[in-house]
Amino acid sequence: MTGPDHTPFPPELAARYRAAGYWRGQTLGALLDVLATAHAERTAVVDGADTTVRHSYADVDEHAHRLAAGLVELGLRPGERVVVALPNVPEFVPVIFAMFRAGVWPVFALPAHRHSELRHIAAQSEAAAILTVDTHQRHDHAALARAVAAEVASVRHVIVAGRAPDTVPLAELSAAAPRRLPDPDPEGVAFLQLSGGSTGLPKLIPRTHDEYIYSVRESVRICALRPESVYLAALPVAHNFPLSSPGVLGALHAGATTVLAPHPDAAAVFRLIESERVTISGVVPPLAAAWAQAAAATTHDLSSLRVLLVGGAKCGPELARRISDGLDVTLQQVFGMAEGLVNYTRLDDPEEIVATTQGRPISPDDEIRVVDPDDPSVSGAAEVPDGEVGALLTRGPYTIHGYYRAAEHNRTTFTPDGFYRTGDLVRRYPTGHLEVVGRVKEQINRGGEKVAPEEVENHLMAHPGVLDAAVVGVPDEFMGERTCAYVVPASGEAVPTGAELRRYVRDRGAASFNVPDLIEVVDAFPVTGVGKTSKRELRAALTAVATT
Ligand code: AMP
Ligand code: DBH
Repeated sequence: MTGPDHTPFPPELAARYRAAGYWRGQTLGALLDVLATAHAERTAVVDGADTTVRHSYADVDEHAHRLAAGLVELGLRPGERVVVALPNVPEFVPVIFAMFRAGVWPVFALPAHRHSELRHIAAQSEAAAILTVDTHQRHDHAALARAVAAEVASVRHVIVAGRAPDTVPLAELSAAAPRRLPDPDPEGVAFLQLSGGSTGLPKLIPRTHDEYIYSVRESVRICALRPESVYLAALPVAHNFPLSSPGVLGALHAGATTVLAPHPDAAAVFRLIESERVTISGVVPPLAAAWAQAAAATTHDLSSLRVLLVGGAKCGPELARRISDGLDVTLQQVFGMAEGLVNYTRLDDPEEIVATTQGRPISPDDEIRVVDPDDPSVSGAAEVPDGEVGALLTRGPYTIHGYYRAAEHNRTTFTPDGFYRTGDLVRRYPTGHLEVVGRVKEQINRGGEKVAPEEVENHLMAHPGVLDAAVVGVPDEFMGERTCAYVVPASGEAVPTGAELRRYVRDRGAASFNVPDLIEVVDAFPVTGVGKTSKRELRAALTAVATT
């Protein structure tokens, strides 16, 4: 894919966002300087795997300065990309701030990514390095990174927190003497975030310092984070939600403490909530449901937990009530996207609104259009009245105007006047709150993990016994959706079994969320008028089976 690394905001919009005070000309690195002065001795980060490991704001700042120098000495230059594939370890914070200071762009991979995804991300970003851990939860991340590095020509280094052969130890880079580095352009790219991807593998999302800081600063206000707050990061921290809504960056911005949970299950997390007096956390709906259920039988004291953000996938009214009652917390629904726009229910919203909507935008300058999804006009179709379902388009002070090097895709994903087509189907209410009802695009949301059907189909189609594959989401009480792959066997070959195909996809190096949950072998797919596979009909067939 080709195209510009970054599509800047149109000048008149940029001028408006500066004039409104949203963009303040500050980089993330410079922000940490300010925070380290204001909160020097306060605890910034606690390692949930070993709570004796605690880093103050001054420690994090110092480490990030050293590491920035170490990255420069390794030969990394401003604007080069480094794939960061870290689980919830305390090194994450100084690592990303070192990159912000050195002007190197972190590319946020997830710890669940395996060979197939990591190779794509490294190749797509033309990464100069991959930064990961040695092992985590019995997986050898260093070996994976080395294997990817061997296949992607641009990758010069594998940097590892811990110890592993043929890699650069992070500790070695951290030993560099801090040096004064030129502060990057605040309106330039700070990092590349990943989209869940609707038409294949994840796309890369360039976010800038100024606009991202704005979204974090406002998230802090909306979620009422204060220096006394303790934020528990239960989801993988590189994801946009636990990173910025209000997330680790919000907690830092507030001078608060972040506790990094190595694993999100209720037993481990409840122990941390009790011992660290956690006040706020953010989770996807299935996890919230599991926590609410486990809370009924726990002996841990969860009384410090006051706010739980739930988002990433739809949280319906029944679950919303179970969460607030079961955990005795104020629920905040959050509907966001790595591309920008984030909506929150407010802490003082009526219960009914919190239970039935996914919140309203952060900014008065988040422009929302809810349009007829069947109207194909390029410049954006007619808006539908409040209360009616339509496709969500948005433009605003922290929403991108283009993906990284994806000119062709950008032409259809953004309107000519710069609105991002989110692909979500929503209802807007007169209060400005949005209810998410589904999506235009076909991405499957497996409990917050976004599965691109095309990618899974591609894995299946590689099997010699498969003639055609179509992957759809099937409603699931626990996960929201699970993946079901319909497969047409190739004639003349032995018909593969579901178990065989699942193993096959896994052996190809796909992440576990990309291995289909269900596989149905069929003779042929239903087709649309022009002969395309009708996923709508496949989905309808599954729903019919599920409800009979
Ligand atoms: P991503 O591309 O991974 O950043 O995922 C963003 C998408 O996740 C949104 O466009 C929505 O489809 C979905 N999403 C995020 N939060 C919610 C929510 N609270 N309710 C429903 N869908 C959500
Ligand atoms: O799903 C998401 O991408 C998401 C959910 C909640 C997000 O990016 C966010 C909040 O910032």
